[in-house]
Amino acid sequence: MAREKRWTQLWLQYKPRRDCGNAAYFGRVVIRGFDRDNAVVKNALAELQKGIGGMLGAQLTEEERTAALAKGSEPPVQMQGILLQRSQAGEIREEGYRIEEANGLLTLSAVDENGLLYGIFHILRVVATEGSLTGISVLVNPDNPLRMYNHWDNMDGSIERGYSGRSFFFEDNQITVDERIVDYARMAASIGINGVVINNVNVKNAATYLITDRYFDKAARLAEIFAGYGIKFFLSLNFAAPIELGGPDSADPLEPSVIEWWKGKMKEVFNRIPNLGGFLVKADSEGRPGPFTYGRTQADGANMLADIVKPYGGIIIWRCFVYNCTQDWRDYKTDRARAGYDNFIQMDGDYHDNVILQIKNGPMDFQIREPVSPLLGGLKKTNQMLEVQVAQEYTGHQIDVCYLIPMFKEVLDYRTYCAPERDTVADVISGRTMGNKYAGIAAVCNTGDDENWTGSDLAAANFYGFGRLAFSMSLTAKDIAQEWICMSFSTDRQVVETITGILLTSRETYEKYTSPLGIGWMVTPHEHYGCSVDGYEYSCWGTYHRADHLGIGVDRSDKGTGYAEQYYEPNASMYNSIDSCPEELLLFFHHVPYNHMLRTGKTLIQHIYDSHFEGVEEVEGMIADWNSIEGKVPEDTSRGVRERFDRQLYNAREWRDQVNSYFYRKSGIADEKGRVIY
Ligand code: GCW
Repeated sequence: MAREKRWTQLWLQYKPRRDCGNAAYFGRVVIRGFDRDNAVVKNALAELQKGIGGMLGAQLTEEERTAALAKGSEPPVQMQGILLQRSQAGEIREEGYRIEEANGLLTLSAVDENGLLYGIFHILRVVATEGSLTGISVLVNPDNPLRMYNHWDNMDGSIERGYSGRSFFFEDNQITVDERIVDYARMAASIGINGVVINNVNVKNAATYLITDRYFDKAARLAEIFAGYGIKFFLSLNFAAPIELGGPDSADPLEPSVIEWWKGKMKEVFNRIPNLGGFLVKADSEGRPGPFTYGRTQADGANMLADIVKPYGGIIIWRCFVYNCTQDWRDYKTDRARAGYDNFIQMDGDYHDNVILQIKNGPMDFQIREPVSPLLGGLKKTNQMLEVQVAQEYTGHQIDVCYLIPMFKEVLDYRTYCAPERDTVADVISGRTMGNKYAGIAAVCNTGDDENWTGSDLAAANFYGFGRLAFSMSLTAKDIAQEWICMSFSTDRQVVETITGILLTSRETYEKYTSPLGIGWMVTPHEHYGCSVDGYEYSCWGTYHRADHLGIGVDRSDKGTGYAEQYYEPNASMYNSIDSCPEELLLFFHHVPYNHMLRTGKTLIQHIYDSHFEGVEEVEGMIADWNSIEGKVPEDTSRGVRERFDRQLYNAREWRDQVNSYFYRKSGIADEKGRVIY
């Protein structure tokens, strides 16, 4: 059944661009060492033609082609055009590429088909941003072996924490395979994504059956489309599948009948879905089943599955989001922030080599600001991946603009002190620290079947940005934003500068009206949009701000929950003291009096008032900036973004008034500037 909704091409619109001398390279193409009939090569060439056709009106004509590996003995290619050649591994690594131009010949070299594909998207980015290919000389190797999107899509077509419409993978408990999936694969490949998990980590009901004959054919078709764009196909797995699929009445990972069941099942699954990369598992978390149910460890669970999928080249990505979600608010010792580390650090080194632990960037849950999880780098002998959230669950639901790439950069650049060198989170998760090959980064995706894919047009910057950052972690948030704006809207200087300015300040603006200083969770419970200062304060989720009439914040020092001690020195001591703790996280680590003097020369309570008034003013400023480029971006974009800005302004004002009134009433301390507080 054809989809009712249409969809846009986002940054792959390939609208006409100034030539900048680039059209000359796209008359003739020579292909050496690549099989013209390989799906990825075919798609790469089709993309090149689509791009240069749309942007430059150019038409490729194919000259000679040799499938033999370029041995360097071939006669030099003397022509004006583009040479696509396979080369020996060396400086160019797996999925990497080199692009050089000399004497009118543009040469793209790669050791595998993915590198060729990513190189062609690089060339198209240069054309789309109206750069020049003349004299180009770049060598780009992916920083991360695994660069993944996790989709929390449910089989009924809903999306958990989805704010962009319904799933384009599922509808009425069926898998959808059509042109939109192909466009999704193109978009993912264009930003270097090489792994996609299509279903929610909360695997329930029909999703448990994704590993059964009920879905194999369609799943294999999806996997094949992804394979044509260099993307491995993954599924989220229900740890209790044996029980729910009529196997043994147990999911105990050490129970022989359970192991036998999984062996039979995995043999069947990998046979029917050839491009299956493996499974993502959320176990013993928020009510999901897992090894703890049987008194087994997380490693017991992960290793049992890993050993079984290993013969098929499969991997098990095991999430570390395990905590006690039934806490009593009067319990000051249990600390949800401690849970991930406490539950996983002791098994460091016990996980088999095709297990990767997937760890959220912070110890809590994707708040607008958290400290970096001490588990990242805390584990020294275990494969680990970083999990971030591009879906704006706590950061504005893709109504409020919140460009998250600057936050991801902070996390990646964070020094863990886990080793004398190469100790940043980027080093650890890319495999540079331990030299492990199973490593990488995943994001919970923000897409859905909305025409613009991401709810707000500006949220596509996060969809785009995560992939580009996962491939090249040295890119700046500004580089990525400007690339995305040129490819999605226009290279007009005012447009680029205005939207870049909005994006780069948006995280701090959102933080100003929804935080302060490392406090999250003052959100409407379960929805997680809009303000409710005490919404979670007395619930079981361990997400407290502990505000009283004297102060606010959670004591996580060695005199409190001791969470600060989970870090290596000097981070542990830095966080442990109120004097050295970075102020942007002060209230995450300490309970601080309202009259505490911050390094800014303001008291804490005055900072709360000021930041919330500033947050609203900054949203007003964004709206004025956006209005200044009206007419320079497509009308529907202009209208859609403006409509969401109006909702964001309402939201920001609500947050300002609710938070300021709450703390004025709690503390009894007036705003020095005598502004309206209720
Ligand atoms: O952020 C929380 C969300 C849940 C999510 C869970 C997780 C998929 O509120 O919706 O469940 O984390 O990360 O597993």
